[in-house]
Parts: sequence; C-alpha cells; structure tokens
Amino acid sequence: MRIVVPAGGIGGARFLRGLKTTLGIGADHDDGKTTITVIGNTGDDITLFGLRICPDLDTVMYTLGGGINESQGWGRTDETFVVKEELAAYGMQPTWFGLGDRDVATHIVRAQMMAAGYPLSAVTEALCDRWRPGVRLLPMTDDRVETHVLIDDENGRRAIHFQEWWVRHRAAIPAVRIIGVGAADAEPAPGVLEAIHEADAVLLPPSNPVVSIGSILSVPGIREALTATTVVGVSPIIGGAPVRGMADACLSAIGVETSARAVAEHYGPELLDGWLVDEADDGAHVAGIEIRSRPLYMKDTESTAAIARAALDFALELK
Ligand code: FO1
Repeated sequence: MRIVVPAGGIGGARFLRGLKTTLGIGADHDDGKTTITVIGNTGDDITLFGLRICPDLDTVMYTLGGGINESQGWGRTDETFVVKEELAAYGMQPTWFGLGDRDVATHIVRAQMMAAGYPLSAVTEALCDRWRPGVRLLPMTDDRVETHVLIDDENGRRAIHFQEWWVRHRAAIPAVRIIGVGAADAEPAPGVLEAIHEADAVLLPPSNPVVSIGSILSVPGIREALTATTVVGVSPIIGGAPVRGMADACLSAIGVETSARAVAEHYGPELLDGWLVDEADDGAHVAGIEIRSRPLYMKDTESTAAIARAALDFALELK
C-alpha cells in the first residue's frame, strides 16, 4: 500500500509517528508492503549565518528518527546552545532564533551539500540515511520558497520572514498578508507528483492549514495532482481553537474562521474527500466533503495511532 502525507512540522510529525505505529513500520521505509511518502513543507526555511535551516523537514526527520526534543516538538534532544551564545557575543543578529549546537551540524551538512550543487531533495535523502525515519521524506520543491509575513508596525508596512513573525513575535503582530515568496515559480521536487499519482491514500495531518499545508499546495501542480486522488484530512482545530501552535493567527490572516468546518471549506471539496473532526465539532457540514467525528487529541502514541488508523481506513473506504 502506498500512502502520501503532505506534512508541516510538529502536528504532522506526530501524526506520522502514529501512522507508522499503526502500520508496524520501523526504520525501514520500504518493507515491500506499505510505504509512506512525506511531502515536507519548506516554506518555513530560512538562511541564517550562512546555514540553510529547514524546520519542518528536520522536525519530521528528528521526530521519526528519534532525535527530537519531545516537549518542544522542534530541535534536538540533549541540546546545547554554545554556538548561539558565541554568535551573540560577536554581536551577530538575529539572537531570537534558538539554534542548537547539535542542530547546527545538520545545517552545516545541508549548506555544504547545497553549495556543492546538490538539490534539497538529495540533501534530505542523505540526512535521512543517518536518521532512518521510516518514511520517504521529500521536500515539496527543490526551489527556494519562503513564507514571509506582511505587517504594519511602528516602522510602517513591511514584510518579515515567517520565522521572525513566528519565533520573535509569536505571531502577535497581525499579519496583513502571508506570502509564499517564490512559490509561483517553484516546481514539485522529483518524485512528488509520481507519489501522489500512485497513492492508495493521501492523508492531510493536523498541520497548520496556511503556512504548512497551504504552502505545499501553493507549489504549482501539487494541488491539481491531489484533486485526482482520495484525500482525507484531520482537523487541526478542535472546538474553535488550534490544538497547538498559532494556526488561528494564520487563518485570520487569510480571512478564514478558526473552526474545523471553515478549514475543510477552505481546503475545498475538490481537494478533500473526507474530513475527521473532533467530537467537539460533531455536526460540522461542508457540501461535497464527508465529515466524521472522533476524538482527535494526539495525547500519546496509542491515541495518535488510533487517529492515523481512522484517517487511513476512512480514505481506503472512500477510494
Ligand atoms: N520555534 C520556536 O518557537 N523558537 C525557536 O527558537 C525555534 C528554533 C528552531 C530552530 C530550528 C528548527 O528546525 C526549528 C525551530 N523552531 C523554533 C520551530 C520553527 O519555528 C518552526 O518553523 C515552527 O515551529 C513552525 O513549524
């Protein structure tokens, strides 16, 4: 069976861990029976200090490879920040990004391979040789796409990188617009469209619908390919609030109500065949999308595996 999961960071990575658990997949992503191909969001990516940082790819890789800082959901476990402190001692900006020493090694490998001409997809494959996440992790594109946020503040209207808005400002400054710089000219990375075409099921995890799933869908060709497959999504919003993160700040930036129903409507019936909502949102209705409710809090491995199994069974039933 071939499953495709477009995924962002923390929510997507945890859902994938549950999907692997319910399918009995370990570190080997192709046991000949079931393969999971992850289309990772690269809109969060940022270049800092000459290093290319890919937060969502790294969160999936570390989470499924066993290196993630579990409580944070990003960065490495057993992390130290000596390089960050030394950079600050030199007066280097920015100081608001939590760059860990172990994480720096990942970014050095990536920067060195990209400087040698390797595309991001080849770099990701090489990094996964170490982490063995048990899935095929593909960036959504090998081209440079970066999410920037248009804001109004005392310095007037200007665009700042998504990471500055998200990490430095905690998305507290209203976003006038969220822009995927480079998305219109980007091409899906090698293997992305083929994986979608060959998929028995495509599952949208509870990632941020705007800056993670929305960013992936903004790469020309990906949304179109997905409309031709069976797609079941899991709502990231429960009872009118995001389970984690600040998806509400992103949704209001694009004029979408923070509700399970509104997110399904935003994705649209041409994309979504099925939509899982929490029991708190039972009764949500969107024409053209079959909506079912079940507990959606990914409290632990067991509950997350049950959610992933429910989404997969739902997709196979609708196929
Ligand atoms: N998120 C934070 O809230 N604070 C940080 O200092 C931070 C550093 C960081 C370093 C590497 C990395 O891969 C991710 C990091 N993140 C941090 C998460 C990052 O902002 C993600 O893009 C968001 O969590 C959205 O997925």
